[in-house]
Amino acid sequence: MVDDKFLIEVLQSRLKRARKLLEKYGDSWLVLSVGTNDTNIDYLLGVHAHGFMGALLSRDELHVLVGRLERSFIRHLEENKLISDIHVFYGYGEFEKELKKIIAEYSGKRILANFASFELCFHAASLSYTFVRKLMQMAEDYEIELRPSGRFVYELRQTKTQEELLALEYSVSETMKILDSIISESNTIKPGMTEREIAARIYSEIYKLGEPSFEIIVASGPNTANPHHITSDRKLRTNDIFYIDFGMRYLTMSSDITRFFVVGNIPNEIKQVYEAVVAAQNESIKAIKVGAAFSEPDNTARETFKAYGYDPEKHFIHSLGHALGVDVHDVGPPLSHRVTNKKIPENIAYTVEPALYFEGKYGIRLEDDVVLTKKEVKRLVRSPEEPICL
Ligand SMILES: [Mn+2]
Repeated sequence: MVDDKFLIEVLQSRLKRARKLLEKYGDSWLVLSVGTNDTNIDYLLGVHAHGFMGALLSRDELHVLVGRLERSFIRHLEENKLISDIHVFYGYGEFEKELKKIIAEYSGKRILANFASFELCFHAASLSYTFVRKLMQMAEDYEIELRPSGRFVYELRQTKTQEELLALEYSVSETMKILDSIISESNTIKPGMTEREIAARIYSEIYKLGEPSFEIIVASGPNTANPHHITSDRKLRTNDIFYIDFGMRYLTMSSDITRFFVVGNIPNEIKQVYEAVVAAQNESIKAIKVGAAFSEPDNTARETFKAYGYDPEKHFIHSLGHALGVDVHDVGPPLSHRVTNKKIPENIAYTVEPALYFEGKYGIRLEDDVVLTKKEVKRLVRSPEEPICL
C-alpha cells in the first residue's frame, strides 16, 4: 500500500498542469458535481461528495465548495495547503449563494465550465441544463465570459502526468493482488457458485482499499459470448468456462482487467481460440508506438486473428482498447481501426482487450493495461499464456 502523501503528489501534478494550460484557454475552470456525476472533481480533489460539490481553479487560487456534513472529505487538501478558499454550505440554497460569491470575484474574467459538446469531449459535458442556465444568468450579472471547457479538459486529461502513470501502476498491481488472492484460496470458486457470488467476493476485497472502477462483470458458460454481460444468478457447472472483467479506482486511477477461467478440463476448441487472443494481444501491444495512428494496434490484432483463421469482422466486435485514467473510460480516442486520422501521443494509459465472440456459444476476451511513455510501452500486467484452470 502507498501512503496518502503520494495521492497529494498526484493531485499537485494535476493542479500544476491545469494551471499551465489555463494560460492558453481562460482565467479559471469551474467544476460542479452532484455525487459522482462530474469526475473532474475526483481529478482535482481526489474525492467526491454524496451531494453537491464544486471547485474553481485559477492560476493562483483553488476555491472548494463543500457540504457541511462532508467537510472532512477535503482535510487532506487543507493540510497540504492546496486550497485557497473553502466555502461550506448546507442545502442547495446555500450552495448557490456561495457559488455566486465565487463567481462575483471573477467579474470581467473568462470562466471555463463543463458544458462541452459530446463530440469534442464527453468528460467535459456533465453540467445539467439547470446548472448551465444558472451559470448563464450569473455570467450576465457579473460580466463573466462563460466558455465550454471541452478543448481544455481534453488536452488536460488525454495525456497523463508521471505521477498519474505511477499511480495507475500501483492501482493495477493492487488489483491483481486481489484477483490472485481469490484464485489461490482453495475451493473459493467451484461448481455451484453463482456469477453474483464470485463478483461479491471481489467487491469485498476492492472496498478494503479503493472502490470498483465499474460494475464487475462475471460471465459464465454461453454468457461469455456477451461482451457486456449483466452478472447473473447462473451457477458454475463442472467443466464450465467464465470470465471476470473488473477494476479498482485506487489513488484516483482506474484499472481494468479481464481474465478467462476454466473450471475442470479445457476443451481443445477453447484452447485454440485462447491462443489466438493471446497472440493478438502480444502483437497489438508491439504496435502501440508514439506517432503511430490510433488504428494501427487494432489493425494488427485483426490481422493476427485472420492469420489464426478467425474473421475479425464477425467475431471481434469492439475496438482493441480505451484510455484509462480517473475514469475507466477516460479521455482520448479508442484504439480502433476507425481512428486513422489521429496519432498516438506519449504519456497515455490504455487497455488492450482483443476478443473473439461466438454468438450463443462462448467468447474469450483478455484485457491488460499498458502505459506508453516516450521511451517504451510498458505492460502493467500480462495475461497468462493459457486459460486459468480452477
Ligand atoms: Mn475495458
